[in-house]
Amino acid sequence: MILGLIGSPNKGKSTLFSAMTLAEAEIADYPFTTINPNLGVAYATKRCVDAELGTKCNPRNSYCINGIRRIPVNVVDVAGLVPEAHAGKGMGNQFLNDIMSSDVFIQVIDSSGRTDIAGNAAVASDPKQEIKMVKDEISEWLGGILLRKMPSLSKRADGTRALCELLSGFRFTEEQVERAAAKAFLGTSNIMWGREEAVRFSTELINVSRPFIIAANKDDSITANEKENITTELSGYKVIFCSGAIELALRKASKSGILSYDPAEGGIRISGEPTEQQKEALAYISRYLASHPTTGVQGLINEAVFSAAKCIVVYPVENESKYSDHFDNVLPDAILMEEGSTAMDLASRIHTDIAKSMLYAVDAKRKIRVTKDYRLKDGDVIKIVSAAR
Ligand SMILES: Nc1nc2c(ncn2[C@@H]2O[C@H](COP(=O)(O)OP(=O)(O)O)[C@@H](O)[C@H]2O)c(=O)[nH]1
Ligand SMILES: [Mg+2]
Repeated sequence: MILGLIGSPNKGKSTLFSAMTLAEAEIADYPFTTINPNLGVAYATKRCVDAELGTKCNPRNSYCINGIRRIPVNVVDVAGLVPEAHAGKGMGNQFLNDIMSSDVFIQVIDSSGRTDIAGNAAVASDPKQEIKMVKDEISEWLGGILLRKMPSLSKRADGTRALCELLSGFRFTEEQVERAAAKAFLGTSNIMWGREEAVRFSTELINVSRPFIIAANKDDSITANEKENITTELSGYKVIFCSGAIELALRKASKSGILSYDPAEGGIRISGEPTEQQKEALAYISRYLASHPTTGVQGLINEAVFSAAKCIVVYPVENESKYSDHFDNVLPDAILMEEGSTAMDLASRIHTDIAKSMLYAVDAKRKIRVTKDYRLKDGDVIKIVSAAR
């Protein structure tokens, strides 16, 4: 799972990226990784099922602190998009590839309206226009790729298949291609589209394949009134207000021991002896937190993973009585699966061999046998029984 932070320059994408990926003190010593400067690891959070099962977990692929499971997801900080980016303006269009590597798009906007569509200082920018610009640039770029592939596409009767193959790096499914074509009123056999059709199809394909939410950043610098206005103006979108800057300051302060802060739970406790400068920053943070329960950043991650990408958390185990793996680790792995996934899909995620010779599964909570096509539920603890070992 990769969350992509996209948007025009100076909205706070890099600040949010640093905030999301700066590991909290308790997990900082683990071999978590910043994969490269713009790809890092953040954590989606959900109450662990261990308490409900009357046991204590030993996580392997995730962490559990105060009963909250923290499940790693990747985040990519995509270079800022400006009008005409698809034609090579700004950073060139190589980074559009970064965008398509992500499963969920989080468009970061400046809720204070003080930076315009190109990232320059402004008085009151138009977030709607900015959202449209970003979507248009991505569609134009994808449409351009399709246009260059028309000669080979037109020779294929099975256009849906051909599209998936030609765009295989972008992980579109045939079902998504079909849906997008229908929405764009286009057929998919022996495709011979012009620019307008290719872009129209691309717009729909992006819409059906990439969930999209808005991070209304810089929430610390807007009034309640401004907030209400943005909410009304963007009523068609899922908007999460947040402050990347405050979250980053909190995580840094927590790391250096000035205070203790748990991103999953919010709330701060000042522990160290802050310098004068730090005191000033702490006063700003305290004022913000006095009127906002959290910085919104953890909520943003969870919204992207659990609502936008519709993921559920499933715990595979080998021992259905102890809820453990064969090293006796209790509830070792928390796996994010798309809603609607089956026990067989879970088996495939664990190992192709296990999936190939899967016999059935056991719902360890209810201690009953379920079939391969059993639809997983959030919080399920599942043993896959396979002839392979
Ligand atoms: N007040 C406030 N400023 C922020 C916040 N996030 C970022 N900024 C500021 O906005 C500017 C642009 O931030 P940056 O992360 O580089 O934006 P990017 O170009 O979208 O990656 C910098 O001056 C940041 O300090 C925030 O949550 N609140
Ligand atoms: Mg940046």
